[in-house]
Amino acid sequence: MSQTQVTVPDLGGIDEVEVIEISIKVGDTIEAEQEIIVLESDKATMEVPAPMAGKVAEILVSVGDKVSSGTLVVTLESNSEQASESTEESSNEEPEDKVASPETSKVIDAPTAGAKNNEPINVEIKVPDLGGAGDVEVIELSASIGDNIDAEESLLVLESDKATMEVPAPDSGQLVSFAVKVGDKVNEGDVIGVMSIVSAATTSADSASTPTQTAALEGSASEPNVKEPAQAMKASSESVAEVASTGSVHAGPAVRQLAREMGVDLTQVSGTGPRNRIVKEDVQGFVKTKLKQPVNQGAGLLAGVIGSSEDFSRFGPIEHVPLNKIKQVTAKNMVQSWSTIPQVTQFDEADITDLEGYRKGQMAAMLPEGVKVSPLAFVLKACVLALQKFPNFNASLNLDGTQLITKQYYNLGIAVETPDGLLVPVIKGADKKSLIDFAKDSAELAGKARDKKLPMDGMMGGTFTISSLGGIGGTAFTPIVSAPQVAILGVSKAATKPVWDGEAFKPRLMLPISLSYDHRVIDGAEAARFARYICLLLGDTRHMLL
Ligand code: CAO
Repeated sequence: MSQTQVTVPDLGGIDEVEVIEISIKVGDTIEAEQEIIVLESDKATMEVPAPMAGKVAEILVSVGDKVSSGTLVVTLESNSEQASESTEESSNEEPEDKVASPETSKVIDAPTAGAKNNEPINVEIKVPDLGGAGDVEVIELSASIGDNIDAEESLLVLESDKATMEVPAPDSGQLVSFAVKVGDKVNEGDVIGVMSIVSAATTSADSASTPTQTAALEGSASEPNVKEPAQAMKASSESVAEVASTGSVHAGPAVRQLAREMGVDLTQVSGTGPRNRIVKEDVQGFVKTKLKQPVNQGAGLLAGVIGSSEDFSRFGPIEHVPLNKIKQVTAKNMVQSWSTIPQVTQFDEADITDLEGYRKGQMAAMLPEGVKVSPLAFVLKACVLALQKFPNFNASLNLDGTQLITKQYYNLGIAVETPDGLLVPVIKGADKKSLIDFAKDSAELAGKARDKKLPMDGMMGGTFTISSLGGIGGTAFTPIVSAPQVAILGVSKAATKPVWDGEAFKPRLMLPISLSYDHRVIDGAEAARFARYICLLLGDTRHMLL
């Protein structure tokens, strides 16, 4: 067991920074690279990671303390022989993947055009020194073309795997154009856009001779005509993180990542950290508050449906399309069902080679004119027979979940795609219907649903639902149980497949079915038997006569 003392890494010229978060506590077992404390200067925030795995023996700083490079912050206990070595490495070496501070971008390479005193000149703004990071994503454009921008005001925000950094305007002026958009990947030196600037920096270019009206501004401390020296806040780990103060949002990369994962719009979150910085707890608190809000609060039909409050227009053009009532009700029902029913889907395949031969051949000849029988009619017939054999599937749970209410009537809902959304008309008294009845009824009800002519009770009282996507395609899907029913059968497109008959592979037409069921009511074995039974009936329609 050895002890390792972790110190504040090189702060790149900054004397003192404040400890704003302590992310660990004494006794914690932590991983190498895990964040231990967060430091903040006037301009940037950096997370200090553990140089090695170990157990936290002592924390030597408190939130609010001012620390400098080399200040002892934490003592770690470790079994590793390499403990002290890794600490030394961490404090002496600079990482390859460090990210430079926003200040770096303020360094100005004097323009080369023939600017005259007080005359605006167009200057190209370039991506500053990224401290070795490459292909950094533009996650936000913080200004609009035509905006008058003050020096230091954010133009855009970049984000690498580890850090978010704001690129500020190098000087006051007007934004003429952006050369990048959100989502683009950029590297040091890439042109971000053009600003029209009047300043000492631009006028100092009088003597320059390059015949262009566009000068270049970028970060490089070693270049001549530097307006301000770079103040790179370098740290000895690739986990150094910058905080971007984007408009009213002041949050570090870890917090931004958490917000993205939770679908939280940070502009809606109030920060409780120093200088209103948003910390992880603020994001978690925001989500908790949202979840506690009464489900019917201002949401009308969408009660319980939580969408996104994210401002997608930041990433590209968008349009707000109002959802009609059918879609709103469907959304509500889906959320209700999905969030309250523990549902599982059982997949199976029915060999409908013979059924299809029959359907396309003799049956067509026997049918009255105008009646078309699709495979769906056979599936409906098979379902009602299976429901009679397995009564638990034609049932509902009572309110407190203490009883199963089995129904002695059989009403089959059919999911129908309509221009307004999904409707589920119900074939009542399905146990008394023939195949031809099913063909007629399903065609008639689907037509009425699409023409908005279903009677008021046309979608009520279903005991089991069939959702057929077989006319469209696909190999399988997981339909959502339509509460208070306890099961739903999905039907996908039949396809000819090689099937082993014990001696050889034979081409057989296989119909995929997906049975989703409420696992509170139905066991997996029962579901597998139900699905198998449907396949048996469809595989040999003579079983339907028994
Ligand atoms: N495998 C292969 N072909 C199939 C098939 C299957 N499982 N099911 C139907 N077909 C064929 C039919 O035979 C028909 O072929 P022909 O044009 O050559 O006669 C063609 O596909 C179109 O069938 P259809 O879809 O018009 O008729 P249907 O009786 O099979 O289905 C209905 C009726 C109302 C279920 C269907 O039109 C529909 O709306 N399906 C969408 C349901 C839906 O959206 N479900 C999702 C709910 S969850 O979001």
